[in-house]
Parts: sequence; structure tokens; C-alpha cells
Amino acid sequence: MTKALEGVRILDMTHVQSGPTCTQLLAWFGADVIKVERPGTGDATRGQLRDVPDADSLYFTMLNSNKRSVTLNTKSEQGQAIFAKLIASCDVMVENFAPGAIDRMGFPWEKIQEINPRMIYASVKGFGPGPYVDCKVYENVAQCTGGSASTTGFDPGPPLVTGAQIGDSGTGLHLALGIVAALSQRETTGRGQRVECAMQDGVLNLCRVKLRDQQRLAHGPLKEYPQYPNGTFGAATPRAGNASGGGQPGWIVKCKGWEQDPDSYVYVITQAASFHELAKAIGRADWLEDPEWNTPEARLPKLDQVFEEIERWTMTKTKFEVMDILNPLNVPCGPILSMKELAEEPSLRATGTVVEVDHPERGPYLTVGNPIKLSDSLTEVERSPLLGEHTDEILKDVLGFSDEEIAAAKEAGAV
Ligand code: CAO
Repeated sequence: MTKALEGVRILDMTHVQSGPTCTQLLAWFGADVIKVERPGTGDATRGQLRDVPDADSLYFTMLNSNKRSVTLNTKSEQGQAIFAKLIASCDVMVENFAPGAIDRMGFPWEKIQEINPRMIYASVKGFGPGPYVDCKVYENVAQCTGGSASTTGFDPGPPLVTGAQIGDSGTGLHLALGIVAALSQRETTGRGQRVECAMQDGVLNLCRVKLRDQQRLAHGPLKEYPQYPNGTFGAATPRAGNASGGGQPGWIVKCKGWEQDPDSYVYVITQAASFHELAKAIGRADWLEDPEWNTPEARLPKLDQVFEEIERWTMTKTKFEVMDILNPLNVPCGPILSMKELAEEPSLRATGTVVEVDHPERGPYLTVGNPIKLSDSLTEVERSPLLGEHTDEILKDVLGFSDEEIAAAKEAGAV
């Protein structure tokens, strides 16, 4: 079976998380991803948060599956000559260095286009053009500057960052889509182009509904927010705690065992269409006859009491029992699953969303496989490469170097 991106060769100049998530996805779709790393050290994440001494960290291995690694000193003269040959031989170049780093290596966009007019040059930066364009940015900075932190957490309470890596992995996803779109356009124009994603923009895109709410504020209180009707609204979209983002009220409630297990909770949505079933299930059929409770409008100012009643019931059940009872009643709900539970979940293993791969230095490890399933381009997750594992192979097969030329490049410290 072929793969969707078979025949596409990626010059992967990415490091840390945002760029590598993008090129890992492209590799899973069949692209030949050549990861260029600095000789000796490589991607800094190889050595960060190490759990096994002297072995590539999970930080690195979980973000660099299915890639080939070549070491190259892009600041040496010989290294730059090799880099230019790689640019000429690839379809896409992806990088997420600090602003201007590739230019400082001597490869501004104009030069890249000159070497290879079909090249698609994709970059992640913290910010787009504007006052912060030159800043270095990590995940949580992006969450804070993209609108996520100001709208996450409880009111009152400080802004909160989320565990989902919406700045890094989120922007990597955006970039991957841009690259695939540019590859498609190249089919008709024959030209490459620049693809740029700013982490601030990516986070804001994922916080789109919060900018929606900012504009709704001008027309009255946000009735689905916990601040309504007993709290106050300020000038900006407030933090909504665990309230449901849509028009259907939801909240996280405790389940049996919550005193010992920090994840013994379930999210329950009290959508109007199935409220009568929910009320009966929790032993409050009386609500259905009572005008104080039997319409969404009547319940809205008393949602805290509705969820207190639901919690009284859920605290007598495990989160999985709640699922088993409420799902057949069409009551949308979801257990709070821990990372341990997700790692052990058989259905995620069966679909390849959680995969175990073997690694020569560290042995077997778990990784998150491709969450995007194509019926005609199956993903086989392979381990990440060791530093420079494919240097000789790439110089020989991609660039046509002879053994003598490879030896000379090594001698000069270029690879
Ligand atoms: N050979 C020689 N030099 C190399 C090289 C190679 N193969 N690969 C990288 N380098 C050099 C770069 O040219 C750069 O040198 P200069 O500073 O002299 O131009 C240097 O290594 C380091 O690059 P950097 O500034 O990008 O690295 P950093 O650790 O200081 O910053 C980060 C890291 C992530 C903050 C920054 O790269 C950044 O802001 N990137 C864009 C936004 C982004 O992707 N952030 C998400 C990161 S994941 O949380």
C-alpha cells in the first residue's frame, strides 16, 4: 500500500516540540523526513527530562518517530555547501528556530528560492509581524499571549495554562496543514512558497469561541457562564471554570472514591433533550412536574443546585458506572481519564492511537500514534532515530556522495 505523502522529501530543521510534531505527522503520512541536527548535541530535547541515563529522552523519542537523522554543522563552510545540496534535493523545509536564525546561517528565503524554486519553506515562530516578532517563545508563553490563559481557570482565581500543548503541538498541526495545502498548490503553479504559523495565532484560532464571547458581552451577560446571574462580568471574556463551552450546561462532578483518587470525576452535560432521563436517573423525577425546574430557563439561575444534586448521585457511583448508566439515556458525559488509564486503554492500543515501539538505547516505550486515520495510507509508527544514525546513508543516497567525500566531510567537522 502506498502512503499519502510518499515521494515528498522534507528537510527537517526543527527542534523542541512545535516543529517536530509537524514533521512527525508528515512522516506518518509517508514523507521522507530528514532531521538535520547539530553534530555532537543534536536536538536539545534528546537530553532533556531524561528518565533513562545516556538514552534519548521520551521528550525526543515521542516527537521524532519515522524520521532519519543527519548531523550537519550549518555554520561551517563545508556544512553550508551540504545544506545547499539538501535544499536542492528536498520539497519542503521546516524550521522553528528563533527569528532570523536561518538567515544568520546564510540562507534567507530569497537564497532558498534561488537554489530550489519549488521549495516550500515552512516556519513556526512565537509571533507574527508586530511588536513581539523577534521574541523567543515556548508553549506557556503562547498560551498566555493567545487568549487561552485569560479564559482558563476559575473566577475568582488566577489565569491558568492547560496541559494540552496547544501552543506547540497545536501550531505544529496548523503548519502541517499549510504545508499540505502548499504542496497541492505547487501541483498547478510549479512554485514553492512560504508557510508561516505564529504560535500566538494558532492558540487564538483554538480560542475562537472566546473571541466570540468577547463580542457577545457587548449585548448582555453570557448566560452559560457560571458568573450568570449571581456573579459579575467585567470588560473581557471571563474564566468559565468547568462550564460547558456551548449552550448546553455542563460541569465536572465527583464520583465514588474521589477522596482517594484525584481523577474520580465525571463531566456531565444537562442538555435539554435528555434532561427528563437524567432527572429520573438521579432520583429527581419531581423536577419534571415543577415549573421551578422543568425548563432550561427556570434551571439556568440555579445550575449550581442542579449539579449539586447530580453530584449527590454520582458520588454513589464510579465514573465508569456513571458512563454505563447515562450514555444509554443519551446524556452526554465523560469520565476524567488519567494518563495511566489512557496508557492502559485497550481500544486506544487497538486503533494505534497509543503505540509501543522498541528503541535500541532505552527499550520499549509508549507513544501517541497518528490521531488522523486515513483508510488508504496506514500509519506504521517507527522509533525515533539516534543522533546522526543516517548521516552516511543520506549523504550517499540523497546527495550522491562517494565514500571519499563522506570521509572528507567528517574530517572537516561538517557532519
Ligand atoms: N548547526 C549549527 N548551528 C545550528 C544548527 C546546526 N545544525 N542548528 C541550530 N543551530 C543554531 C542556530 O543557527 C542558532 O544560532 P544563532 O542564534 O547564532 O542564530 C542556535 O543554534 C540556536 O537556535 P535558537 O535560538 O532557535 O535556540 P534556543 O534554544 O535559544 O531557543 C526557542 C529555542 C524554541 C525558544 C526558539 O527556537 C524559538 O523561539 N523558536 C520559535 C518558536 C518555537 O517554535 N517555539 C516552540 C518551541 S517548543 O516549546
